[in-house]
This record gives sequence, C-alpha cells and structure tokens, in this order.
Amino acid sequence: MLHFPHGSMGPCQPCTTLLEFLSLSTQIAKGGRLKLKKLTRFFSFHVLVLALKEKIREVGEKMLASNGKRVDFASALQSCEEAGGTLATPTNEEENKAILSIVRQYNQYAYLGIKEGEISGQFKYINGMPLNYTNWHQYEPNGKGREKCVEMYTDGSWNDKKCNQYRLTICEF
Ligand SMILES: [Ca+2]
Repeated sequence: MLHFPHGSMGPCQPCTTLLEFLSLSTQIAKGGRLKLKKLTRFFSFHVLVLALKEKIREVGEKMLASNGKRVDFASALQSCEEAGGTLATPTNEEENKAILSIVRQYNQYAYLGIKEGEISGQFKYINGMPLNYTNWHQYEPNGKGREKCVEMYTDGSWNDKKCNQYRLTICEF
C-alpha cells in the first residue's frame, strides 16, 4: 500500500517512486524548475492526488497503475517492485475488471503476477500461493510447460504465454 503523508508538506518517498514509475515527475516539472524531490516535499497531498487520479485505479485495498511501457515479464516485475509494488494480480472478478480497464485504456495485452510452477499446467501467484480465481480463455492454458507466464487479453480472459514477449506493465500497490 502507498502511504501519503498526513500533513500536506512532509517528504513522501513512496510518492516519489510512484511518480517516477508513472513518468509523472517530468510532466509536473515542466511547469517549473523545481526538481522532483523538492516538488514532492512542497506539493500538497491534494495536488499529488489530482496528478495521480487519472493514472490510478482503486479496487478494494489495491491500487493499480501502468507506466504505459511494454517489456518482458522480468522487466515488468522489476519496475513494479522498484516502485514499491508488484505485478497486477487479479484474485477475484472485481480486480480482474479493474486490470482489464487499464488493458483497454492502452489497448495492449498485459502480463499478470502469475507464473507456472514446477508441475506443468499448475499456475501460482508469484508469491508461490495457489490461485483462488482464474479467468482462462477457452482452451487455455495450452502451453504444456512451454508458456510459463500469463497475459490478459483485451476481453479480460487469460492466456499462458512465453515470458520474453513485450507486454504492458501494470502494477498493484
Ligand atoms: Ca497459451
């Protein structure tokens, strides 16, 4: 979870990393000469929320965001972790719909935080826990151990896919 400062003026390290992830720092800085660290120190909580509002979706306890970039699975996961989150992982229909809305916004398939385990056809969350919700496309997963990552199609259904494809990065926080 992100933690914004309760006061309006405090330094906000998680905000900084998220702003950098979203490439918002340069957009905000365009209006002035202040560097990002100064901006996050002096910008009010409300200004940050306004800047992030169109880039972030809330679903339950989670916040979802994309940087709009298409990279392989390992790079997508790394950029989410560097921003203080992990890859978006739908654990119920509501979360799946929220992730789908970002997939549709960018019109790009996205990697999910799900990988195939040692046993072929057995997919798990990237923290190793078994899946408690799935939304496989018809006849998927069909990789038989050769497609260890999972992508979301633009209809919200899932496909097992090789991990070296370039897919949209969507993170959860
Ligand atoms: Ca497949």
